[in-house]
Formats: sequence, structure tokens, C-alpha cells
Amino acid sequence: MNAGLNLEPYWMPFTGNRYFKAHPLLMQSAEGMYFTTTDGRKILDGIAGLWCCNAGHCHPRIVAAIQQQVATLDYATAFQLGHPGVFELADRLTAMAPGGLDHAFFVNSGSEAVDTALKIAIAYHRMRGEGQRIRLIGRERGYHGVGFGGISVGGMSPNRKMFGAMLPGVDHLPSTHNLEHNAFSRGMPEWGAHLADELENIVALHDASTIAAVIVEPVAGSAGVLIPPPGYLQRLRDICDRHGILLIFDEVITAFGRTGSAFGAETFGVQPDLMSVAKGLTNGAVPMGAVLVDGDIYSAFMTGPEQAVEFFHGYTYSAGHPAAAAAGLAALAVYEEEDLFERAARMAPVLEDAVHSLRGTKHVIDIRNLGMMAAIELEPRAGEPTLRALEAFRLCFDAGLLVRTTGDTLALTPSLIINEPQIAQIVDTIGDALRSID
Ligand code: PXG
Ligand code: PLP
Repeated sequence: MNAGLNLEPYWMPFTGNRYFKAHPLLMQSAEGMYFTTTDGRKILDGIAGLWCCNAGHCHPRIVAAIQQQVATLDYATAFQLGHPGVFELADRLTAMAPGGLDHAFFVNSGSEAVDTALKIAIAYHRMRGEGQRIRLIGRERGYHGVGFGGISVGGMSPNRKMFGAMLPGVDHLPSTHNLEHNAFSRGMPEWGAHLADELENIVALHDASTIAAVIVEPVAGSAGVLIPPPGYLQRLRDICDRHGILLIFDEVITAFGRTGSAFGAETFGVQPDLMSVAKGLTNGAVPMGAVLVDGDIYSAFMTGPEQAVEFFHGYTYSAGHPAAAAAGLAALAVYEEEDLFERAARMAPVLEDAVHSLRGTKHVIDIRNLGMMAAIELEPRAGEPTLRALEAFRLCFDAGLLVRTTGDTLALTPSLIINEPQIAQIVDTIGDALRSID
């Protein structure tokens, strides 16, 4: 229980602090698909922690690898030094990665991965004598973490508006999310590939010679599972190629099986020049992110004197902290041995049928899904946006289910180990909650 626990000093992230502290929800332990709360309730985790525990919670192999690592080598700097685990992880990760993404730069989070990828893009052009390519193009409703780079290219207004001018030279593509054309699509929505052509207009406005990179999530996760129309990502790729612009896929959510294969790039058949990953990289067990980098980009940096630093960037733990590297190696091994990406592809139609069975339920104005991600969008309550979804969230939790809300959308992103009865339980619980709220 929580008696005696002082909740006040902790300033909680992305949380209504006063409401939470009056109505706390505290987790004590977790295993597989379930959390146990401090008051002993078992909660089915419908969101894999926060899109990160793809192999389920407290996987014994990952736990053991971390325990062993911290007792052997707790820390070694990655600046001019190393340890074997991080080299092994880079080797393993780049072997999985699509196409020429054959180098990995490690960081501690998705936000750091994004800021690192943006810095690599700008610096790459400069290394090649195109230092005027400094503009970055993001997308409306995009989420790229909370660093100044990430919020600048990001397109979620509440995450931006408190924080001043941000990076200069940023522009945004339109979002492809459109209920009028695409409501209740199963998998990829038909309408919207032409919106990629807006990139040509942005290029015309600023001139290609000033643009370093375009960054998008293959599926926008945080804004509510916004799925690309067929051909859209390829059109972005083609326009970038035409103008010498780098294409960055932010796969912090979509990597490691979420879309039914190892990476969104693979699912959609489009090759980025840089890719940010995090979350599932360690199954959420230790913070870690990475930027996967095309070999030509890496090579462009490997020019000056051999002993000179090539890229003036790095975090104290970005070396690939030994515990994170151990967790990453174990997580990738588990994904492979348990065939979890294959399993995600196999279960995706089950999740699809289940969530679409909620069509017609009170308040539901859209349902969308791809791989092991789905969203149920609710009609916002007049004058009280987001409150209906928050009420649904609380009711689901009281009924033993954790979902995620963003705006008036409920997001489902279960671990890839989820089974059919658990999927049915999720949908039944959400249906009951929606029917009982105004
Ligand atoms: N890029 C993408 C695409 C993400 O989804 C980040 C970057 C930032 O990662 P870190 O590790 O710095 O948080 C993310 C993170 C939600 C939610 O409610 C999603 C994220 C973070 C917080 C909430 O869906 N994604
Ligand atoms: N601030 C100060 C004063 C520091 O010394 C450092 C790192 O040495 C940082 C910030 C950055 O911390 P990190 O490398 O963990 O991102």
C-alpha cells in the first residue's frame, strides 16, 4: 500500500500532477502481460509499458543479463574507451537493420536519438561541403521526443507552445490523418498519398540546397496511431532522392516488431538514410536508444587525421551503458528465439478484427490499426476535449486494463506475446467503459 509515501516532491512527466496525487495509480511489480499494483490488483498491460516491453515484462533472460552485467562491469566511458557488449550490440543491431544502415550510435532515449540523428544530418552535409543545408522538415502531429530538436520538428502543439522559438529553419509537412476520407480503415488507409507531394512545395519555397533532412515516423504513434497511405512513404523517399535530402525514419515506436516485421522500413518497403530507435531496443528494461546510420553517411565523417574526433557529440552514458547493452543483446536474442516479430504479424489480424468490432459503440468516431498497434478515436465531449478519453482510461484501469490516451484517442500497443483471450478482454473492457460514460 501507499501509506506513508510522500507523493509531493516528485514532479511527474506528462501528467496532471494534482489529479494524480489525489488519485494515485502505483505499480508494484510486473510479469509477462500483467502489472500488479501496490494494492494487489492485477492489471492487463494493453500498451507494453509505453510501447516498449515488446517481449512482455520482466523477461527472465533479460533480467538475468542485466543482473550479471551490473555485477561485472557497472560503467565504462565510451569516450576513447569501450567495452565488448556495446560493440556486440552494434554488430547485432546493424545486421538486423534494413539496407545500408550499418553503423549504430548509442544514446539513452528516443529524444536523444532524434536530436542525434538531426545533428548527424546537418553535420553530414557540412562534411561534404554543403554547409548551407541546415533546414529540417518534420510533420504536423509528429512526435519526436522532447529535446529542442525533437519538439522543433515535432507537430504536437501542446509540446511546443510553452517553449519559445525552438530551432530556426524548420518547416512541416501536413499530416495524412483525415477522418472524412479514412475513418475505420483496416490497415493502411486508401486516401492521402498525394500529401507527400507537399514536400515538393516546401522544397520549392526554401530551395533544396538549404534542406538537410526530412524526419517522419513511419506510423505516427504518440499522436494516436496515424497510419501512412500506400505509396506515401515511397513518395517522400523519391522526392528526397531527387533533391539530395536525407530521409530519417523515427522508429522509436515502430521498430522491433510493432508493425509485424523488425522495422517499419521493412513493413513499408522504404529505406531511410538514418533511423532512430529506443524503447523496444532493451524491451524497456534499461533506458537506451540508437541512431542507425547509412554507411555512406558514416564514411563522410571518417576523413581528417585518424586520432581526431570526427563527431563532437555524445552523452555520458551514450556509449551504450554496459547494463543497457546487456539488456539490448538479451532483448534482441529473445525477439529472435521466440519469433516475436512473426508472432506480431500473425496476431495482427486478430487484433484488427477485435478492435473493429467496437465500430458502432457509443462515442467511437474512428478505429485504425496496423501490426500490433491500434487506436479508437472518441468524439470529444463539447467544451471538454480529452476528458472523455481520460474517463475511459480510469474506468478501464479500475476494470483491470491499462490503455493509453492521447487527446480523445485510446491507443493499444500490447506486448507481442499477447494471446487471443487477452485481446478479447481488452476489447470487452473498453466496450463496457465506453457504454458507461457520457
Ligand atoms: N520518437 C518517437 C516516434 C516516440 O514515439 C520518442 C521519439 C521519444 O523517446 P523518449 O525515449 O525520449 O521518450 C518517442 C517516445 C505516448 C508516448 O503516449 C509516446 C512516447 C513518449 C511518451 C508518450 O504515446 N514516445
Ligand atoms: N551538465 C554538466 C555540468 C555535465 O558535466 C554533463 C556531462 O558531463 C552534462 C550536463 C551532460 O550529461 P550527460 O552526458 O549525461 O548527458
